[in-house]
Amino acid sequence: MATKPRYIMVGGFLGAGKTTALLQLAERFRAQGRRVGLITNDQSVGLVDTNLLASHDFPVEEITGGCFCCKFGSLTEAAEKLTEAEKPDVFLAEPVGSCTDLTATVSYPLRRLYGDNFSLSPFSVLVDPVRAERILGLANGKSFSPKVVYIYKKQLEEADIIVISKSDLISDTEREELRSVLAKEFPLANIVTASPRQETGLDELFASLMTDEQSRRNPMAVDYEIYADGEALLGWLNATVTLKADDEFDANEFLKQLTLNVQSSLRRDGAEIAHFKMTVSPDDGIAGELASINLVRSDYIAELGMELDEPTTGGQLIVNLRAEADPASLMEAVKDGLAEAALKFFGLKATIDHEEHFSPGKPTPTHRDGEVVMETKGGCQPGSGCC
Ligand SMILES: Nc1nc2c(ncn2[C@@H]2O[C@H](COP(=O)(O)OP(=O)(O)OP(=O)(O)O)[C@@H](O)[C@H]2O)c(=O)[nH]1
Ligand SMILES: [Mg+2]
Repeated sequence: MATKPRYIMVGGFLGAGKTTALLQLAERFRAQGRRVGLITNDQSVGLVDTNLLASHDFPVEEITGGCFCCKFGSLTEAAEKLTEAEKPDVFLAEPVGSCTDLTATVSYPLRRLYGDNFSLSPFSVLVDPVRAERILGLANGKSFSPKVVYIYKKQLEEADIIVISKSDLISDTEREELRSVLAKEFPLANIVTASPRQETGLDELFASLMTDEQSRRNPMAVDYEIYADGEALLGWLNATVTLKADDEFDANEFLKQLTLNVQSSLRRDGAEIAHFKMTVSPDDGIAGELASINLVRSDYIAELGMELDEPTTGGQLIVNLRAEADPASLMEAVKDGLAEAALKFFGLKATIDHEEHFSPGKPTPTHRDGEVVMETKGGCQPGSGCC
């Protein structure tokens, strides 16, 4: 009998490193001769992640307009589309970084309704160690409001595996301290460390995702009012922008300048950036050529990921900005930042073709399974409505 395709969902807060890790995993599967299908997810259209993954020549389906939990039908349709086109052996899915309760609303319903079609891997949740240290009180620095932190911690509570990602950013001592606090606060999770960008520490995760089955435990209790309030505190902005210049310009430098402009304006407003990411696809480039940039905290340094080797005269800019801020202020910061950056690149015109800025609405999952398998910490609480 043919083995069922694996369904691997990698969660974690905004900017934790999910796409980077998924790309690494996808490359490993490809090297083993397995077919991979990727599924991205966002509250709106125009996704940097889809662009990045597709640029590495992987088939990608995107689900926009809400989390997997609220778009469960779209998730299964995306899997069907990928199956028709590519027959993947492995589905790699990245949920929106502000979503939680994904085991009860996505994994368990998938297993109940489509258990004959997929085998589900343990649910791994990535943490950016610097962000985690601040949220867990191990380091000073700006964090988020309590209701956003509620979502952050709920994401960890439901993890089968917590991956301390970007482990290159902290010392061994800090790593051990973080590991021990995570183990104490989230005792049901297996904790591993990895640095996906440096392609280290992924063996254990890779092996577990390929061989282990997702554990069956009671869904955690989630207060959907606090969850919704937490999401509503976040501002979201997705925009697609046409860049056109009379002369060639350096798109890598343009991205750096634009990020700096937006970052300084949001810092002035006291907004905490969760993830600000952008790509430029040049008009004159070959397929898959991109420049990309990421900024994962207001007080951090933006990092170019992919770079263009040659200057260009134009292209498409995709902007995805998520911060704890009023969405209108994000739009203002991006508009002003674009105008200011364009001035520094002689003859450059930036035209916004499409933009949406908003706060995510209250999550209303299509399904919520309350499997009572055994009593565990974080199990279904009376009155939580999950059972
Ligand atoms: N230093 C370091 N940076 C990393 C590592 N993995 C990812 N990053 C960086 O973290 C930033 C965010 O990475 P993404 O993979 O886009 O994060 P994400 O969780 O997919 O973000 P969202 O989809 O917006 O929630 C990028 O600048 C990555 O290069 C790592 O192992 N080490
Ligand atoms: Mg991502």
